[in-house]
Amino acid sequence: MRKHHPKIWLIAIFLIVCLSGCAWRNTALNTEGQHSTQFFKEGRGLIVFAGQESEEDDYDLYVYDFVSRETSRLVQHPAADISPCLTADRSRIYFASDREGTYGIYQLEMPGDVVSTLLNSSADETEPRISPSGEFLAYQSNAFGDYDIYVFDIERQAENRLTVSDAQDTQASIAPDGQSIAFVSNRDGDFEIFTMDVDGSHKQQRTDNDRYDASPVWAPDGKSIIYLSKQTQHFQLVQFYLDSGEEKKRTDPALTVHSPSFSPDGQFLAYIQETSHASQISVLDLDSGQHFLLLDGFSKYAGLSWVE
Ligand SMILES: [Ca+2]
Ligand SMILES: [Ca+2]
Ligand SMILES: [Ca+2]
Repeated sequence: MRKHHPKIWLIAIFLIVCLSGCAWRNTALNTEGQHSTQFFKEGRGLIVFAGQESEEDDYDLYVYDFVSRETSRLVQHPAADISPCLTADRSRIYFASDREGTYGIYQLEMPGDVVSTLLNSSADETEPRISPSGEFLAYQSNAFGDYDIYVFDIERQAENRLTVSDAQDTQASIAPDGQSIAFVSNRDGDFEIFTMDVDGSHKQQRTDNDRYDASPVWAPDGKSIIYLSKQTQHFQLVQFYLDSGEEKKRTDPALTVHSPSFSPDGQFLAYIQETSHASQISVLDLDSGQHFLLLDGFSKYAGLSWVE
């Protein structure tokens, strides 16, 4: 039986860092606002993101093109349009929106502006992630009260529930081979990173600490996962190597960051940084450890997806 559930967890997950930023110290990245000439010469595909241009705006969807260096709006609607992901062939964008009352998953055919409903029950379906093949989505739904992870076969229009727990299971990320899913769960009492096979079998807890761990993203080589960990009062990026269990901190603990997304070649990581007065999209060169400012000027950025 489905029961109505407040959007507390959705709001907590989506806004936890965005709204708290005002209480945190403003620490600028060591970029001095300079773009890396070399980085932009090569061209790096597209980044789709959700954003509020000003505080009065609702969230809409945008795309940044590394070749033209221009940002264009893709979706404009009075509802909250969030968590976009783009298929590898750039033909479709999937995103979450509450335009029909509860959050559901929507599809935008590219190029164009025609949005259609992919799935929308009376529960909230959010945080869609498209598989590398474009054949299925992973997402979260609170259809049974708390959030669980589901996959949705796009051709068959069939959903499969992968987690059945009284905990909050959220923020799925599909491995590059399409065979595994990383997710976040508080089933051991606080939020940890887990992995499982794409059919929901072989669940494995990957972090075990008293910190808030969130937002896992799989590296394109499949060997590591970068996730957010609230190490101090701020979330920072941690790279976790699946074979060895080694962890490497990737951002300054004084920074407040969220929404990590790898470049398709795995050399870079885009993320959103919050300061007391601004939100910006930055890029980390994983080899050199250098951070570059990519986009600023919006009131808020939320949710990234980077494709070739
Ligand atoms: Ca909107
Ligand atoms: Ca819904
Ligand atoms: Ca934890």
